[in-house]
Amino acid sequence: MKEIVTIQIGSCGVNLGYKFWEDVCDEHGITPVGTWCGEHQLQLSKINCLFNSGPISNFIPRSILIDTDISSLDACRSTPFGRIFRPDNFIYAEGTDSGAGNNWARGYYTLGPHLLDPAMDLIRREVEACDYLTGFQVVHSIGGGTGGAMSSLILDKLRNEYPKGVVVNYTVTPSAKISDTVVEPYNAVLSFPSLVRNSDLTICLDNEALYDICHKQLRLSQPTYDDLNLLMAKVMSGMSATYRFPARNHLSWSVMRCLAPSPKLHFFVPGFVPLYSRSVQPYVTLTAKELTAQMLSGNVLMASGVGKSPGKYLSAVAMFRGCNVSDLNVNELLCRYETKNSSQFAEWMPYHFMKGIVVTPPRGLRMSATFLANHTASAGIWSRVHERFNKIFKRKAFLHWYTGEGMDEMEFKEASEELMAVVKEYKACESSPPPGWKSPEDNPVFKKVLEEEKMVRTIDIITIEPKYTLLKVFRRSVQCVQILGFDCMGC
Ligand SMILES: Nc1nc2c(ncn2[C@@H]2O[C@H](COP(=O)(O)OP(=O)(O)O)[C@@H](O)[C@H]2O)c(=O)[nH]1
Ligand SMILES: [Mg+2]
Repeated sequence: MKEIVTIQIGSCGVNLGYKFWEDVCDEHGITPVGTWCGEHQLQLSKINCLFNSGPISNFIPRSILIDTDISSLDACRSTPFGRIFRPDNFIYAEGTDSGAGNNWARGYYTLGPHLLDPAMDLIRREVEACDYLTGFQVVHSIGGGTGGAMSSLILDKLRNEYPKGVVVNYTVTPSAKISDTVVEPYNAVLSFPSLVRNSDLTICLDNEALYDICHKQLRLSQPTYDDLNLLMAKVMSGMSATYRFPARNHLSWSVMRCLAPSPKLHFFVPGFVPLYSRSVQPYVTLTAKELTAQMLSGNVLMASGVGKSPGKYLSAVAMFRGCNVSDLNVNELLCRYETKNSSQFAEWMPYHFMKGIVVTPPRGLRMSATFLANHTASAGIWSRVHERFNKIFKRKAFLHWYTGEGMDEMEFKEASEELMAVVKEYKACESSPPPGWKSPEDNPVFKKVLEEEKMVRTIDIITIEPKYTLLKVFRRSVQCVQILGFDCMGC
């Protein structure tokens, strides 16, 4: 069994993670007390990747919830699924009312170190109980004082103790229009160095883009955090689906790691489709074509300013779910898009799309797709945070909050330089590969990915003569029929 350990940090991490657990419990037929009330054995076949088995045939999320103040944890405990979590997996700082109070220095230097040892003890306990650890998913925002600071402390430890474990971060970045406090850019920039060094896939989301999707696509007049968190939870569910259900084309996280052209350039922007308002849904017939069109429209990306920005795709993951999605069809759709829009793709990168297909669709849908784009415009998310950082840092505004907790001004400068170096590297990638980039044919991990046909090869369908195309299509469809017949049993 390949197991994932989830770590939810800070208020946003706890809330968003909760929504994810609610969603996967629904998909696997798990009740709020951890018992199974599902309809099909498929719901149980790979459930241990996220859940531990309890003593009374119950399932317990393999998750650790950490906050510097207890309020978000109490709120989580009082929700319908609150009791499903193991009570001693909740960690908080005792004796403080306001926790880190949006101050990264308090989270990193004052309160964080007291929570780090107990948190790591719990993580070790969870990892030791795993048969074969896949890695960690860390859920947090970086605008506050806990999510970014505590994750920086924990990510350093994870990298040292579990160098082979893949670390996936679901990171809510600050947005200019929707901001809780003026110091969010400080907190985000200070969190950046650890993300660059210790995360393998950082999936960046922001509330502004999520509000936009809720307003424009889902036609919700007053979206709440719950609505935004549900959208992000759908991305998390899509990303873990390949571990949770039988996959026709399994995409492991360690394989997805190959899509970063250099270890630093691992900032992905996600999307989830289908996205239709309740009133429109009954009028839409979902097909892989429809999903692909919506996925690549730029309107569903969950970080503002990326969907319609100039720039180029370096690589992308398209993870489809549904038993009538065929490998052949997906290949062709993605190839067609790429050929028609070749100027949107970095020329030096020979393969852009990695695809995965999981037979079981999400609840209530016949099919869906989760999309992760490593786009050069991802750098825009960080350069905008940096601009806002500079505005306050130039005036040394609010700096005393941080230096008062023992921080040095140099740390701000170093973090800001590190961030700008990555932004520049992304920009340069529009025309040429980053230093140290290995062509897929020379990269042993990537070579294996190519052999397993997980990359969409434009050459398969586009550049060869029509008669050969037909031959290839025929061979593939025979394969697909065989696989379909096998995989669809009971779905
Ligand atoms: N989408 C979403 N964003 C949140 C949620 N809670 C807080 N945020 C955002 O996260 C940032 C503050 O982080 P928060 O998690 O409250 O601080 P922390 O507890 O100190 O890490 C702000 O930009 C908030 O708008 C949530 O439940 N959902
Ligand atoms: Mg908080």
